Amino acid sequence: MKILITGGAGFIGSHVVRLFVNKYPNYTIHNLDKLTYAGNLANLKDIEKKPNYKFIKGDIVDAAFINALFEKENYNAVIHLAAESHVDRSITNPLEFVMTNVIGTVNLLNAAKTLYQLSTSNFKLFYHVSTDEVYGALGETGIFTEETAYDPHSPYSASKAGSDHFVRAYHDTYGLPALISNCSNNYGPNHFPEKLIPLCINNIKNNKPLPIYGKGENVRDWLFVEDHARAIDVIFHNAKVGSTYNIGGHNEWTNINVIRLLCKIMDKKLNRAEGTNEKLITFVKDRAGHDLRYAIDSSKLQNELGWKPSLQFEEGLEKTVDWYLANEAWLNDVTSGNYAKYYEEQYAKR
Ligand code: NAD
Ligand code: TDX
Repeated sequence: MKILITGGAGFIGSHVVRLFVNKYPNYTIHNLDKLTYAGNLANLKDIEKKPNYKFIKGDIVDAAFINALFEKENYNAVIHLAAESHVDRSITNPLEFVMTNVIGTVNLLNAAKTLYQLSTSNFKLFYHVSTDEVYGALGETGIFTEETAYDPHSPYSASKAGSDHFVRAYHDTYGLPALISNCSNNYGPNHFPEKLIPLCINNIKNNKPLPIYGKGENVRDWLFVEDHARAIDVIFHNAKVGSTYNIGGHNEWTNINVIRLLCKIMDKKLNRAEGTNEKLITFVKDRAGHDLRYAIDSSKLQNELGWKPSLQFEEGLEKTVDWYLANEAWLNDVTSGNYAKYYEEQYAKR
């Protein structure tokens, strides 16, 4: 089995690549990544020399490059994670999200379709990794199921919804074997420190303000990133082609309560008096179009395929804090110019 994983140098992608490379030594794993600001080869240092792993630098928006790659490598499957992923950036620059998330996905679908239609190919699956944000926002009650109608609000979620629709269209129109999973908010090691949890870990460490949008009452449903990677593994190997699965941990928290818990954990870890870090909380202007609440029903995945989350949030958050405190160099690099330099050196060697 030769699998192309896109976006494997990013947060979730790096955990998926690591899991597949280590768990399936007989598979060949190619990691295709453009290495935007969010892609970091340092996330994969522990597996980069494994014989069943190869990194390919490339842009999914470049159709000629993608077509040539598929023709040359004759992949058996794709797990597609490459995307622009930050909602705030999508509000500033929506077009970049259309380019990568919609056009990039359609380029991959076209290349996969061409391969699938060749008599010499053994193309089995296009697995598209998506988000719960495509379902829109919930009020105080309710939960997203696989049947919930799409109702995206941000340019990010609109672009992900568009990509999901194209994946289904290629399955229905051309018979491309494809499936989709929609996951809730992830947290854990290697999360880029522009997102709420790693941003606040970094700011607490440096005694900087913790910017909470609005009143901090928005609710997110948090899942530890390794549990998402395990779910992708289970779905990839067991789900029916054409199906959709929601992934989530039934773990809803208001943003303010997440940050209070984080402050408490980090008071202890940094030997600060209880209550010290909470004083850093600063309420700031709300995000435009800020979705109030996400909550995902993953019972289909749990009942049909036997997956369940492995960690309680408190435990996962403590593990995450420990990782960031132990990996100061990673954090310093991605918040400084060293990071760009590291890449130049890596490419020069390849
Ligand atoms: P990320 O921003 O950390 O990583 C994205 C990766 O894609 C980076 O390595 C980047 O270099 C690469 N990339 C971006 N544009 C590219 C392009 N044009 N060509 C090739 N590579 C490109 O994102 P993430 O948080 O790891 O999310 C991964 C996927 O999971 C995304 O599709 C996202 O929509 C989805 N998702 C994320 C979450 C979450 O909480 N982070 C939850 C559900 C679903
Ligand atoms: O500084 C901040 N202050 C704040 O209050 C930031 C960056 C965020 N927030 C709020 C906005 C959200 O309600 O915290 C919540 C989480 O924000 P993000 O970490 O930006 O994540 P979110 O917008 O929920 O989207 C994430 O989950 C779904 C990922 O970035 C997406 O890629 C994924 O699809």
